Amino acid sequence: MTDKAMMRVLGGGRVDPPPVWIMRQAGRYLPEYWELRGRAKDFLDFCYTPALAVEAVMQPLRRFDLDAAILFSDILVIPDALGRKVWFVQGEGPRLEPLLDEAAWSFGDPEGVTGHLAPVYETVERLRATLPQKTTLIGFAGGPWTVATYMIQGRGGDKDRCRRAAYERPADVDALLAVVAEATARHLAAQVAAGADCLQIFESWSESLPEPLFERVILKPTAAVMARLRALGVTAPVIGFPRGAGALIGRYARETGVTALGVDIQTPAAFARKEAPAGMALQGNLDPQLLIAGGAALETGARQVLEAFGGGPHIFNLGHGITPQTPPENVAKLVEIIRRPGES
Ligand code: 1CP
Repeated sequence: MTDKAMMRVLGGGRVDPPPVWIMRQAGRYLPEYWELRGRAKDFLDFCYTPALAVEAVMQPLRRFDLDAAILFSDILVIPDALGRKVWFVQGEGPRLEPLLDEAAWSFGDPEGVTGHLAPVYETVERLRATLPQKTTLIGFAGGPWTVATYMIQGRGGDKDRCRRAAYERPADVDALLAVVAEATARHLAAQVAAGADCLQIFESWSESLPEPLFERVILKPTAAVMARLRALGVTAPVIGFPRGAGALIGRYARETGVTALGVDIQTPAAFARKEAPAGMALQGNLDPQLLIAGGAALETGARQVLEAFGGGPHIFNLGHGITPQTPPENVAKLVEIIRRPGES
């Protein structure tokens, strides 16, 4: 049996207290991250420099007793590898040249993606050699729709134009989703080949989709990623995180082929448990704002999550990424609350 607590839970086991990691655990809330960031030319260069990326992964692990490390990279390396221009505006976020501005949508071949992303797999190899035996190494990618929306509209934020494009240019949007799904499967498979124990698909923009569109842009492309991954011989567990999917999380958990379900802030644990297949591991779902508030609110909030998810396999996490304003001491406090013996 594996000595990695998180892998045991992904296999359907229950571990008490539950394993814990924090979405976006490397990054902007840590002062040492900013020092490291200053050494790279730009954010993509940071992601493609294994020595810097490994260090970014290790920074939170030195401070906190976490069960998992997540690769330092970004969901937008896929558009970059497909030849779309990607850049990051400090304090604002990612920018791409929007496909919406183009009459004929063009992007590179998904077969070229793993060659372009070779430095990312080198980071995974180095991490594999560096991490303690008990630490689970998570590889990741964005969900096809989330990645496609950045490619279509060129930035985050309001997705109305992407939804409209899905209705107005269905052939273009479906072809884009198919390319992104194929590129994503290859990218995830390469991360496992380099040493990742498990994978997470961040479908951060699953909200506000009518069911027929959810089927078309979320369920179908994600099922394609999973089928392709399994066809490539990848057996590693996959956590699907359809943030904002609401009433449709059950369909996501049952129909895509993911192994485990990431639960967002507003979704009740009992609802997720009822909707997901019996015995599926659930991950989540502390409100990241509680990590800023700290004190008694954090203590109460963490206990509520432990209790709500405690009836089945659970990986403790936030319901969305940690925010840059979070005091690192509160992360230490959270891990201490979760690990306190006999109270979980
Ligand atoms: O520890 C970690 O998790 C670091 C690795 C990581 C991950 C898993 C980064 C580094 N980004 C991501 C995922 C990611 N990237 C998501 C899915 C998770 C989520 O919903 O939060 C999304 C939507 C992105 C796109 C992206 N890249 C954003 C989101 C916001 C927006 O405006 O659209 C941002 C801010 C980035 C840049 C980025 N990625 C990662 C970091 C540390 C940063 C900040 C870059 C900097 O200024 O230094």
